[in-house]
Amino acid sequence: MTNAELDQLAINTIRTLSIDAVQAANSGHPGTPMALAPLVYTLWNRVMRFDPQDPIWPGRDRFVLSNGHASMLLWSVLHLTGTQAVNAEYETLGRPAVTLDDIRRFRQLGSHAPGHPEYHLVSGVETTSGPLGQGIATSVGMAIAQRWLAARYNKPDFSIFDYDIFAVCGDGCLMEGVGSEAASLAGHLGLDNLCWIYDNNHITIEGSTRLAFTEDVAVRFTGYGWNILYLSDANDIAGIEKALATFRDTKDRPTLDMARHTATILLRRMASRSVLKKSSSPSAPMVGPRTQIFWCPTASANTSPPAWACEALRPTANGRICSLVTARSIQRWRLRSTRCNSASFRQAGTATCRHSRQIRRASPVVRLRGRS
Ligand SMILES: Cc1ncc(C[n+]2csc(CCOP(=O)(O)OP(=O)(O)O)c2C)c(N)n1
Repeated sequence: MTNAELDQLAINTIRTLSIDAVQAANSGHPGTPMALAPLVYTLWNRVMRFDPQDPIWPGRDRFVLSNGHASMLLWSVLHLTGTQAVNAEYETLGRPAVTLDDIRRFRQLGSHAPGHPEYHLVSGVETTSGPLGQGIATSVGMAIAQRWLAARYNKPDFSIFDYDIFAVCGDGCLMEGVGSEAASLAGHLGLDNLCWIYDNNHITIEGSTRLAFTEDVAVRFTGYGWNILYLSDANDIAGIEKALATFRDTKDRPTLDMARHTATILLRRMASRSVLKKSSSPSAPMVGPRTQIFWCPTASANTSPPAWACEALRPTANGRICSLVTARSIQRWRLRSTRCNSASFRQAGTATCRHSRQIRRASPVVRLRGRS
């Protein structure tokens, strides 16, 4: 499997977990996780400094999902990275923060995959979000806190706190006044450790943004003193990585990354609609010929080593992150024919169908890159 195929498999796994969970719960928002899967995958896999084994390491980059209704994005990523659970006293509990069973019980009482991100309930969630605008506003406070810690504890040749804050938001967040006020302050303070990624998809629950939100967001944020980046295709992993590298090179101002994704008509419809009403078959899969819902590489862990491995990023002696984790181990799994309905596969017993290729070869590895 090539790196590109591995990336695509990981992204598709985030997507299918998200839509299966929403469908099983008969509640939630499937479209946004589908559309933003490449973005969040790239962020977590290639950009952020985050150790899933130690999700409370003080030097970690912070991730805020301000459009909290897309929480399945977060649960998928936390599950696939094997992020470990810690309790409210910040003690490691020796279990994953989000299991596949939690995802199967998305939005149910007691599940660690609630409808919106909840701080302290699920490790890896940096702040509770859901009320639109709240997450991005909180991210400004986090950026100020980082500045304070850096001013208090960093030494000229010994930088301990140099982390960044990434917040993902949608049209709804940018409509809210609280987000505007916080953005103004962030621009005034020149918080270059803050990056908002705006899902500029021109659609909200009630339909097109033409109905209620036609302001020029870029011009507004330019007025606040932000750096504006345009990402023309939110499916372009290399483009996303480049944009986020530009953010890290930008000094003295926060960054707004306007991500325009080329959503299909189906995606746009799904994005505009939350699943709120009972359907006749709530747990039926929403997409085509897939043979197994809630499938992901880790679901096969009983027959193989954990599919998603991640070597930790650790501070070096001088307190900075310098490791580049590129470990890539491909486990070749035996495909059980029961997993695939493809006649060609069953007859030939070889990996001739696209399902079998995915199941047999996949072993995505989370690669985390830090700045040197
Ligand atoms: C303050 C607030 N008002 C209303 C809602 C209900 N709500 C949840 S999602 C949503 C639409 C958000 O639109 P957008 O940010 O464009 O997200 P997308 O439709 O692209 O997923 C609304 C109005 C909310 N969560 N918070």
